[in-house]
Amino acid sequence: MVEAFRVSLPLVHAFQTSSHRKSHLEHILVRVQDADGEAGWGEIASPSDPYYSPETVDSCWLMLERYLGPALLGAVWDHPADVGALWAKIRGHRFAKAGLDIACWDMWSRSAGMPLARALGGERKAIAAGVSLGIEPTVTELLAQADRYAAEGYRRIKLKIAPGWDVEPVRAVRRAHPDLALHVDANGAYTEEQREVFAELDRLGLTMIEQPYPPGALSAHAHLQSRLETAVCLDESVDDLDQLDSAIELCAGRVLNIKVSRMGGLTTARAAHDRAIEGGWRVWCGGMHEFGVGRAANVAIASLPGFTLPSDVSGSDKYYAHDVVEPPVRAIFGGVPVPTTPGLGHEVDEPLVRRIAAATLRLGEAAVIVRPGTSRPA
Ligand code: OSB
Ligand code: MG
Repeated sequence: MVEAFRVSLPLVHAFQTSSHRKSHLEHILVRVQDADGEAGWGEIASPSDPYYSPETVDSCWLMLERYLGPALLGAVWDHPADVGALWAKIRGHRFAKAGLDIACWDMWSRSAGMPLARALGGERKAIAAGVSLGIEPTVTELLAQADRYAAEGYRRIKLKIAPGWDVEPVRAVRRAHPDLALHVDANGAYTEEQREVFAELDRLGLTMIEQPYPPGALSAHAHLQSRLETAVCLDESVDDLDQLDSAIELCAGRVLNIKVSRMGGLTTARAAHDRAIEGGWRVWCGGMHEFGVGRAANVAIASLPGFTLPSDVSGSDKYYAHDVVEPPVRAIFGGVPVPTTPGLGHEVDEPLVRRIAAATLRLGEAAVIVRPGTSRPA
């Protein structure tokens, strides 16, 4: 059985994206259940708009209902690493695939009585937590955010930058926190004509400059890396292992942000970790503002030995007052403990999820599809 729930949670601090200010995020929670009644949960953390990824909540929902859910139903597999083969012919749609992949890994590791982190080969007892700070209305407000998270013990702070919000706010945070591990993320917002900005940022002692140019611009990233001391980190440029191979080959950076969502699930994320390290790159675990389910999957993958730079995995409370899992993910003095109980190590509040879901999809046994605006079954 495959079930999915569209769930929206209020954000404790609204943030600015390229299109608008967001006060809620809607993600899809996925539940799979095998013939013995063992269940597992996953999360599709796609953005609601198509600016970060071509996938949106709506497109993921459609893919789940029409292709990915049906491909998984009734399929026979021994290990979650084999699940990807079920949809190998379906191109793209990695966020949607990641939700099902996580659910299958959770279900499998629960039935094996093993923590997900260990099932993946993770070794750490705690992962290093960092925060990602968005574009604020003023530098003063950004400084207040930076002070707050530095005081909470987070191991590094990443600042989102965009043309018009770059050298000045970054310099201000650097002045206030001379020894803090700091990096910037441009989400591909710059062109090569604007490279002077990176020459200035290069003097601020940053750990890395994340995704300065658009996703396809691998040679531009390589050219920039050759002129900078600071490491270039790729995020949006690397959706699969072939793109990673090309990036390594071209020297398009020295660091990879591995996101379980962007890479289509834990199996590919783990392979990207292995291959990046082999190619001499450093890696860290990025995030997509996940609710507790996806956040717990991030903690599990970040426990692998090659994740040596601090992650974007903060406590749930940075974004949500009330998470969908119990206990919520917590950062303690900049570390998130890796659970030692089976599966994700956090229990989904299933009654809550069923109650607040704006739409529910159920495939298998009796397939019932309830769309937004229609009444839900009791
Ligand atoms: O570029 O890393 C990014 C969120 C949405 C889209 C892109 C990115 C992000 C983040 C979120 O930085 C970090 C987090 O989950 O805390
Ligand atoms: Mg990024």
